[in-house]
Amino acid sequence: QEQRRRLLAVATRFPLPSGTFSYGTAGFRADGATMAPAVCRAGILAALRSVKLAGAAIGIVITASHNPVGDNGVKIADPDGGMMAQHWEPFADALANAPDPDALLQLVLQFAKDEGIPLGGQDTAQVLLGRDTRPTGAYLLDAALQGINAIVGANAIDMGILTTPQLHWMVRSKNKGAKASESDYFTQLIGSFRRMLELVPKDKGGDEVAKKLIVDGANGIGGVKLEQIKVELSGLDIIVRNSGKEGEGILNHMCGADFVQKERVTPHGFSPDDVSVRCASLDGDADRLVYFRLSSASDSRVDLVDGDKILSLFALFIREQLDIINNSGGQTNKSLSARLGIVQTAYANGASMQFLKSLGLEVVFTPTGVKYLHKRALEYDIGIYFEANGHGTVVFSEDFISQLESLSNGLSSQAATGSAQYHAVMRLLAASQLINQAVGDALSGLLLVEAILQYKGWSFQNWCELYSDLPSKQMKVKVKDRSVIVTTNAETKVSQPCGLQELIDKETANYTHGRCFVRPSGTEDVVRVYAEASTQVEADSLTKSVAHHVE
Ligand code: NG1
Ligand code: ZN
Repeated sequence: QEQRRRLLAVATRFPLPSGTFSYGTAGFRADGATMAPAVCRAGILAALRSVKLAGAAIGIVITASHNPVGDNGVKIADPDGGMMAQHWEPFADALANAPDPDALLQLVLQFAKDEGIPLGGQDTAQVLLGRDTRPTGAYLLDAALQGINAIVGANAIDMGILTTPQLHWMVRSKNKGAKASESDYFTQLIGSFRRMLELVPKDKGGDEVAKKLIVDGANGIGGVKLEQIKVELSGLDIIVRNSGKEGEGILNHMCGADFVQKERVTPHGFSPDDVSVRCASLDGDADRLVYFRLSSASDSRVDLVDGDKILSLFALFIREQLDIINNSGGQTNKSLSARLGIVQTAYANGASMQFLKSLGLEVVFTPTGVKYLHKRALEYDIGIYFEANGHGTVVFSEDFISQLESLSNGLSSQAATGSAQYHAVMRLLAASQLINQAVGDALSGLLLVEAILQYKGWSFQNWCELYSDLPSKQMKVKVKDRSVIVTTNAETKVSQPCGLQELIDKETANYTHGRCFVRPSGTEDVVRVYAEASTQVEADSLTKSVAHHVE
């Protein structure tokens, strides 16, 4: 009775606006001012999910990532810190679009019955909440709290203004029974970064690797957090631009990882004086990271290091440590059996795939969206995944980590802590602590990049030259109904409407090294067209001609 009363009351407080919500690649997103009903219902859903999972902590993040400051959104994190299990998405959609309080109540009761979710108990659910710096954030956080509190026995814990990956990390840590506060997060990042630097060979690092790094914070939360910890990152001299401070600019406007990756020009706040300095760019909620360098002092074009090249750096480093451990013929003849897998999407530059395969690595593809990549990466002992736009991370299996731990114990009991093998084991252990295994995290990714560059004694230029990107182009096409386009084969082929794929094939055949695909966006009301070819002019023209067929 109490449960029914609360659900009816909250649904009455948040009547549905016009339009439908769909739980896309990144949860619900829309104009922030219209989001409260959907966010409230996401609160109900998160609480139900926690009850279903015997009270395990669930996360809610209120953010619209790289999208304009007026937008906002909500997404739910599962107990492992990853995205909410996909089989609950249809319920999320139904709940968000339930037309009136009665319909909402019936939907919840029916779903609870079908899923065997016991309603009405005490202390049955806990939900951690975080939000980014958007002006609608506080208002939407309140809507989420009201949704959570509409489920009897649910406890909501507001973790404050955070990067998206911080909240995912907290959920994961909490459910592992580990410390899960923001200061615990920073302690882990700073500590493991320091250990990585201590393990840099003496002949590397030093002067060749410039310590100076300029970071574009997208005027979002990532810059704020980086300012907070940068003094503790000895070995790095970090300057934050677009830090989100009063007067520095608007969130994601002419800055941030999405802008730099798509436009290939310097973000707002950079000048010709920055030429040749290593720069990084985060997105508005700091789950994406790209690197860049001003190409010349005379214009604003940049040399870009995107997610694919970050992935390649991580893959090289990890492979190297595995090789040292297994081939050093050193103190122990114990070797590690580790399946290393690389996961990319169709947006990965073709040159990166070629490069990774030339290293003999296993490369697989999934549809766009972190939830697909992450899940696939978990199938390996070490899974590395990245989207070209800079979202990605590395995941290690528990079995592999315990193999490393026992190897390190064995080596130290043989007084072999000076061996190359021991150092490689310790580097992998430190990397597994440094990288956020819940989700892509620009801050932890940035520190791992910096540690690896020092380890290799590499400049930005060395990194850039791993391979040269094929010229590529992305375009958005506005259409009446983007859902008429259906894709298959990790989104590389169109299966509907009939005949479109033939047209794309025909256009593509006109170009050397041509590759092109189209797919409906999961976060915006557009169809995206992507093409690669051997010159920029050709890539542009292939994109344009295919976009024409989509319109
Ligand atoms: P959509 O809108 O489905 O293309 C975009 C990005 C994804 C992912 C999500 C979530 C591209 C081409 N797509 O998805 O990679 O990051 O947003 O933020 O960059
Ligand atoms: Zn983001």
